[in-house]
Amino acid sequence: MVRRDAGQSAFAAGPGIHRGCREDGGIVTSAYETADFDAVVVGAGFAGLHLLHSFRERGMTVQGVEAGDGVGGTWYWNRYPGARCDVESVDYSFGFHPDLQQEWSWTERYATGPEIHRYAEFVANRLNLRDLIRFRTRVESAVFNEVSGLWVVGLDDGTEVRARFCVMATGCLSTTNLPDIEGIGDFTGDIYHPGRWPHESPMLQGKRVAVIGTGSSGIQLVPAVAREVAQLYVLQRSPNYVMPAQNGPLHPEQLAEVKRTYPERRRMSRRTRRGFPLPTTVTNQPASSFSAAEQHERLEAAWAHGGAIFTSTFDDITTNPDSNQVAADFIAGKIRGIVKDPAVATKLIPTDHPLGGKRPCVDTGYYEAFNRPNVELVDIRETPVQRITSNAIQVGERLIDVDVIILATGYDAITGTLNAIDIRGRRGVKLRDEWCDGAMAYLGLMAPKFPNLFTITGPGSPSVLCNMFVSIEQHVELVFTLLAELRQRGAEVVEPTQEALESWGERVADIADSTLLVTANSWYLGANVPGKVRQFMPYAGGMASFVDDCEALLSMDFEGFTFGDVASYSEQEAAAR
Ligand code: N01
Repeated sequence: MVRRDAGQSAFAAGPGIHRGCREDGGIVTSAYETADFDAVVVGAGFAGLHLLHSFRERGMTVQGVEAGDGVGGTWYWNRYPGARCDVESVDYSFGFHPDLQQEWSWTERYATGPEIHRYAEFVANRLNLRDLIRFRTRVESAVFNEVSGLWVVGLDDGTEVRARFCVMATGCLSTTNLPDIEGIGDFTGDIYHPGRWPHESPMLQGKRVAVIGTGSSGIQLVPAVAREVAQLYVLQRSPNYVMPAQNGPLHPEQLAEVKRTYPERRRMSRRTRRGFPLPTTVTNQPASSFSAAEQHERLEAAWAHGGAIFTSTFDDITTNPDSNQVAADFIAGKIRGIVKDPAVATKLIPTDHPLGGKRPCVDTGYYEAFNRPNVELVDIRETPVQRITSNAIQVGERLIDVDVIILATGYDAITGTLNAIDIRGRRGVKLRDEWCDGAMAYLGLMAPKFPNLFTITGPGSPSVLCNMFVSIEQHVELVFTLLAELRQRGAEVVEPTQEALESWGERVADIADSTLLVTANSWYLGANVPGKVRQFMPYAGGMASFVDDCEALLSMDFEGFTFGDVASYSEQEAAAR
């Protein structure tokens, strides 16, 4: 049964709407005959919020669908102690709406999870978006109907929504990766994943807690939890490179200056590799152009500045093994300087991947936490976890008694959530089948055989390698550029060609292969999920280069995209028979 909600398209419902142009000269409307909405947006994180606003601004009807009961996406789910952004707050925010950036004031250089979640709520309220969203509803399927040209989106309450455009704003890190450890189901204490942290934060005071996993989530959790608990065991399989945030309050005069210069700041952000303005500690020279003393001086300045931008201190850190080693050795020296027990310090120094090969972590007090008497590093690479019992984790022969286990074991990144939805395009082709040997979307946004379906920050876009806000905004703009072109051409559907997808995939792979990023067993490559195809998913050329690529292709008469009519699918079908 199809339930028609408030906000239904005037075009969908109105009598006499048949094939042809809308009265306002808008999009050809054959597909509207049975549509509930012009567009469905899946997910009410930041991408979803931006999309909902943008569709409505253009006079289109839109239905948002969100599994949670609030907005914020990642920041709705990740309520674990210590959660913060690792891009500076003033840049980790929307630039598309001048009022939003003037009205909101960040309090810290790197905002806490709760503050970012409040920002999401502010955006939703300020732009009046909540009424457009069906909360507590999960999308289970999205099937393209070649006759009507509509996406039929199946929801977990048994209803369907039909819309001409379907936009997946499902986030890159939303499907948790849970380890398959023998006996885990027998554990009688509490088990948490940071990405599904209870909204009523659990009381950890006085408890014995184990954190499994030392990626960004584990590294943020450890110092925050260490302060509360009786005993904390950090079960580390691979050490990571951790750079200090050098966090602190944002002073009113700093904020005022940022607000005054926001338009230029946002513009500059798209012209950088990482999607935010570069500090002066970043050079565009290789490490070899400096003496050893100068290198050290520059790395020291970058360390003092704080943040993952440390990995751009020299322009070849992620491409040249020698430069990478210089920066990695510097961090090793810092770890030895902070961590008092030399044996623990040695275990915390990464040896299995280059700096930047895995996502660099930004912390506040991670290494310092190992100087606390109630924190123990357990090297589970040396002595693996055997099993979990009702009240302990067995590591080798040792039983570690714990009350709580935190599985900071990451995510089935970028494709996990998309593959969990039964997405079917033309001729019933499943997206997850198309991606079974490697996932790629043209410009990270569209796949052949899936007309009018968009994947915001999908595989083949800079996404997680950049400031997510910039990645999202650029992709949302790209969606509406394509829709404007569709309207301009009087066409009904847009999709990329197979040739364009393949050549884009080659470009993405070539760029990744020219870096050291492909040499680490990272989630960028899907290496963290058993059975997942090993393929570098993000576009590693940086935001500025991606923007240039997109603009160049669009300026060549939308190279790689085909615009057409739904009727042509029936003709192709007939020809194929
Ligand atoms: O996940 P991860 P995360 N047994 O995959 C270990 C973003 N983020 O949630 O390296 C034992 O990075 C695994 O070990 P190994 C950010 O983009 C941002 O921490 O595979 N251990 C690793 O140590 C980040 O990169 C912020 O050997 C197991 C850890 O678990 C991304 O989210 C904050 C295991 C997983 O690390 C993911 O970060 C938080 C097993 N079976 C997250 N399986 C910000 O600061 C996995 N591990 C904004």
